[in-house]
Amino acid sequence: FLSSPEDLGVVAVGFSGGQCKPGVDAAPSALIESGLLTQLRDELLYKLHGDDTVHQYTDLVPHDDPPYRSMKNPRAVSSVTRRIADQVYSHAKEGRMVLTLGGDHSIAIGTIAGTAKAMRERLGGREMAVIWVDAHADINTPESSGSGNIHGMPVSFLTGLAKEDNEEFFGWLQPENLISVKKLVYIGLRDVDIGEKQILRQHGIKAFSMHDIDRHGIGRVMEMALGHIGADTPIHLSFDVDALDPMWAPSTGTPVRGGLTLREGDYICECVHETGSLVAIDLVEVNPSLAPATDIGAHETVRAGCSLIRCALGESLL
Ligand code: B3U
Ligand code: MN
Ligand code: MN
Repeated sequence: FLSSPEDLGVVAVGFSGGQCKPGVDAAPSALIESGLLTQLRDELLYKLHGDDTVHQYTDLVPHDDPPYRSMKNPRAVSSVTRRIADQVYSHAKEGRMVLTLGGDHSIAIGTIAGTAKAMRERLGGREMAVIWVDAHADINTPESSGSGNIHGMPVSFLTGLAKEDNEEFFGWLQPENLISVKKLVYIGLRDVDIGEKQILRQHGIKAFSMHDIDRHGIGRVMEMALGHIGADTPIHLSFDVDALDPMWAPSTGTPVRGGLTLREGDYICECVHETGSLVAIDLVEVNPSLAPATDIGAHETVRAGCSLIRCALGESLL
């Protein structure tokens, strides 16, 4: 389904409204300044389309944005993700691989809405799969969320578990923008809310926690994850950098100890690349302004993020 896999659509999203800590909006510039796009062009030989500067979407962020169904910044997140969905859709529809640099994880409402629709159109209604690599499940509904932060809710909107008719608050999401809970696989979970655990159990959602990775090893876990998805299914990889252990990625809004090593993260990306079915990748939640102790943390986190992306795009092939 990748008619031109060497073509890469880049969407650079400087948006932080899905959570409360400033700074995650600076991540795309930091990733680009560290040479990521140049490497993808010159070393991995991708033809790049789209952004080399970062969208701030300031025109879409209202001055007054009071909570709705206890969601914080609901109008801003809804209108920004709606715009992102259009951008990602237009790349994916052209047969381009899509790379989105976040931004907090709320932006995946846009990226996945965009690829899900494009893949349905290109493959005669066939459904796309999502691999969500994260310390968190991000599957709270507005009602189950304790924080009201929308970056903890994208999966509930994308699977239709959270419903809303009002266009101003994600009501723009149509059935063709959604994914099935059966085609969703989590890897790296270790900080899941009680309400989220209930949702995962109730819908039989495939999830590989850090416990599963310790038990089986990352090699077996990837076999099982990709086996669950099945061959010839387009895959959207949504990678939250907080899946990595804070040792490798300290500069992120909600670090949780006991995470993936950098090699385990890279290995996940390499395995997804090897399937030949990757259609889009998001890298989110890098926050260069959160650098514990020394500012080496920010540099290391950006470096880890670049490594994950290069692995997903084929750097490790010999
Ligand atoms: N589950 C919590 C915490 C959280 C989710 N995602 C992140 N943190 N990064 C929530 O707010 O929904
Ligand atoms: Mn996340
Ligand atoms: Mn997370």
